[in-house]
Amino acid sequence: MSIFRVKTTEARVGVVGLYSAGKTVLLTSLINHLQDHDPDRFPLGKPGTHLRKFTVKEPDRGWAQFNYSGHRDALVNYGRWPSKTTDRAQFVCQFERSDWTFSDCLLKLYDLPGERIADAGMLGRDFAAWSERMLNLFVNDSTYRTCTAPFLDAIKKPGVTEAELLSTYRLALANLILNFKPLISPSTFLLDLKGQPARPAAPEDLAAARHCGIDAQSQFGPLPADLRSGGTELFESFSSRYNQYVEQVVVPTIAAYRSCTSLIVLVDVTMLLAGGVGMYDDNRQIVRDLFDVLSPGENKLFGPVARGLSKVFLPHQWRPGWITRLAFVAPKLDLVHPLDRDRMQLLTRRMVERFATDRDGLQHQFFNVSSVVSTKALPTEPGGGRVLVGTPLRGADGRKVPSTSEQRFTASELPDDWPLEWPSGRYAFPEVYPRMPTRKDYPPDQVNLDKLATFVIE
Ligand SMILES: Nc1nc2c(ncn2[C@@H]2O[C@H](COP(=O)(O)OP(=O)(O)OP(=O)(O)O)[C@@H](O)[C@H]2O)c(=O)[nH]1
Ligand SMILES: [Mg+2]
Repeated sequence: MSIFRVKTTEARVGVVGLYSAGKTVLLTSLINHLQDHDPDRFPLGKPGTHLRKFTVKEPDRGWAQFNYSGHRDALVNYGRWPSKTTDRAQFVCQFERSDWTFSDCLLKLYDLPGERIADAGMLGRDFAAWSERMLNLFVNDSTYRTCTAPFLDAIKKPGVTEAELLSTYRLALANLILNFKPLISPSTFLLDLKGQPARPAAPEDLAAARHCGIDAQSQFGPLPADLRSGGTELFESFSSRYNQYVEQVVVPTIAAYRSCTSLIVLVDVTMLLAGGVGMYDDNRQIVRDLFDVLSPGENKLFGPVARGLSKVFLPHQWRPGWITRLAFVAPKLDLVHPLDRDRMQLLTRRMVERFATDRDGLQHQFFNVSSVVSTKALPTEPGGGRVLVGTPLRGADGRKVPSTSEQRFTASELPDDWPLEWPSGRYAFPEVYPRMPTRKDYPPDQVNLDKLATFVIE
């Protein structure tokens, strides 16, 4: 630290979003741009800002190290996207920036498997309240009703056994996955604690292969009021397994985000349009749940003035932390044609802005971002399709194909607003192989990641 840099400002930035939303790719690209900073390619903060003395630090106790070099290596040396995240991870680094005269920056970045955010609704709820909430959802929505029908029948059956309840609940979860519904809770059904994700299979096979709980012995599902009353054995055991699950899985993953200073919420508009209205509804519900449990906004005890003072006068590890900046990000901007890119941001705004404006003391902004630009656009003739050039990841049958040469392909035109109803498959935004410069110190081309970083690292 130079003699003028008398303090360290700690920025804790959490990234949340559904599975495959682009969290890990975004963090990998961001770290690469900070570490090998080039002010022309990644303008951060005030114009001309330079970064120096970038050092990687150990993660906090209890956190796994975010595998930055592994993810970057996959991109650069193997032409592959990073593998899916199986556990929460943290990346800590420290650097000086020329626009901060008296302080250097200690940056902590948080990543999690997207599946886990479906459990956010468990925080602050006991088993009875969680049960009520899930059952309300199942009964009041037609897709849920259809997918969960065997379970809804089972809970009405006199003398129903634990085994029957659990197998029908697992079948319900399997049906929801196959109907592109991401609100799968307990999320270990989709991604277990050993990091094994559910593999595509028929619903019955999926239900037989997976478990809903910490492990096969600790499964639970929601129970209706009559099965909960009178402290039945079933209620006691489901309730204690639920509590154990919340303590072991949900609190360490989700509650840790409460102490972030900024939160990046990824809303993958391309995935929601491709997945259908059910996926949109669930993602919106999940963001709402996250807001309820993370309570972003100014802390009631310390107003903005106290927060400002604490930043200057308290040692960084003493400073109270809470989320005061919220960035809504539509990722994978390069998968839509440039003509539609403003619409992408508008769609995000229409979907989630209310959650932020309803809160005091929260600054929020919208960004459409490409973390690793992997396509080029061709000009569109009037009335013509949205043609992009890139290396498609999948063939016409949906299976992954080896990386070949670049080709032209068509992406859907984005609507002006979310339709009232749309089936899965109406919109398509083909995934592509990443385009990464091979030179180790040359970070990928990005769009708006620099603006996002300027907003969240403050
Ligand atoms: N074209 C393009 N595709 C991207 C970009 N970012 C992410 N993707 C695609 O999205 C996929 C998922 O990205 P990840 O960063 O692994 O997603 P995640 O949110 O970490 O997902 P989980 O680990 O499952 O929670 C990648 O494999 C790419 O196919 C981008 O900037 N451009
Ligand atoms: Mg990930």
